[in-house]
Amino acid sequence: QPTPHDIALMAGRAGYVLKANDRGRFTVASPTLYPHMWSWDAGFVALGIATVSVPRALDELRTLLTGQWGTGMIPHILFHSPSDYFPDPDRWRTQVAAARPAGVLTSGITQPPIHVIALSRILHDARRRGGGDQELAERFVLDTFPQWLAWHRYLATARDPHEHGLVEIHHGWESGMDDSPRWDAPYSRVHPGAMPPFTRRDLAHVSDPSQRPSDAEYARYLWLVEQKVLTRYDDAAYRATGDFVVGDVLVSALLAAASDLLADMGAELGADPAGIEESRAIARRFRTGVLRTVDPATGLARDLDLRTGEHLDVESAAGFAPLLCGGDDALLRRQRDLLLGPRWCGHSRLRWPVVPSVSPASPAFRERTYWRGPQWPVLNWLMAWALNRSGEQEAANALRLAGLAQLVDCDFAEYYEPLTGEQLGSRDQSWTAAIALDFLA
Ligand code: 2M8
Repeated sequence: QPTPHDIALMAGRAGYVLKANDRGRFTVASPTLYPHMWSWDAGFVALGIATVSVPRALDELRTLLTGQWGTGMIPHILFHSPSDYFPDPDRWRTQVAAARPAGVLTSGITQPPIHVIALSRILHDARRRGGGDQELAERFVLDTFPQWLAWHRYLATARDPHEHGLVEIHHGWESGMDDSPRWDAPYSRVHPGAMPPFTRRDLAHVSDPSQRPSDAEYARYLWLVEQKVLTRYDDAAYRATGDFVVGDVLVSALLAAASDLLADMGAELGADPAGIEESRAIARRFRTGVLRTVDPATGLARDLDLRTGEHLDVESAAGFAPLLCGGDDALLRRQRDLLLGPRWCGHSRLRWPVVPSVSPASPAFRERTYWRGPQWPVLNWLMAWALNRSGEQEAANALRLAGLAQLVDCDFAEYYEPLTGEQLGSRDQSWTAAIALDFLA
């Protein structure tokens, strides 16, 4: 358990990391590997900053919204000054898209809709402080309500045109879990065609390449970008021809949870009643969609490959999507026990009982490789948040304490080797520092 001294140091150092990564009105995801604003990183970053400064936290979300497309889509990257990050704006070529925003360079795909969950945490912090912070946060929620609703509506319509209750993703990057074994089967059907040559830049920033996706995986990632450009970022056109179209349970569960919260906040603050009702309907549809995918044998939710109609059976943390969106008491108890049990956080070989990205008991588990097994502090935070929300304070606190113990070295790594506790990927990763601040608040 961290001592009071550890905790004071950690809070100071986490605040320092966020300050160092602050570029004025937005925060880079990490100092060298990711020198731009990433969409779901920004959500976590904002809720961490809110523990120190509510106005600066709101600025983070305000900046993110400047990148919103005419369709309502919030893009996964807002590019800042030129850097050696690849793929860069020249590769994304979003100028072919009619819906791109004016004056901001962005990528052309999405990331998980964590933002309104972050906003509700910020509002909670602001209300605890009261006064000007509370006023500012409440005004922000009301003013931006239509923009968050437009973002959720985009996911619920353009990305679920047949109303299955699952958000369709067009790239593994849209899941936030780039190389997760969740996507191995759909990626096996992605066959890169003719495209401009490219040089990876990410490998220069990690100590060994096995921590990152392989070259063969990168070729597929870039090919899907090419397919998005060829279809001018038109979702229907991509759906008709693109290689990768998958219903993502984690994105869907986050959309349901975020839509519930948007409706709750909107109702408290007097937002447009039609918008509140629309938000509740989105929450219901996607909660039902997620629960429908649960495999009765394993108790885990499963993504759906919309090209083949097959469920994807992989023991990844995304299987706990129902914990995030709620909806069935018996299932939630079963998921809580599974998550804390020997196939997951209670696995005997884990250094810390923190949520791993893939079950260490799964044949797909790779302890050093990115989203194929390492522990990602933000994922642990999400599960703790979900448990707390469903009344499981004890379980939530167990994840919180283990998560803090893992971060006691104050490196705020991007991800951790689950068996040894070694820091992997980038250091001074903004979202890792941010969730430490929230856990400490
Ligand atoms: C990672 O993804 C980017 C592409 O978006 C990359 O590997 O270059 C993922 O971990 C993603 O979830 C995260 O948002 C991003 C920035 O931290 O890095």
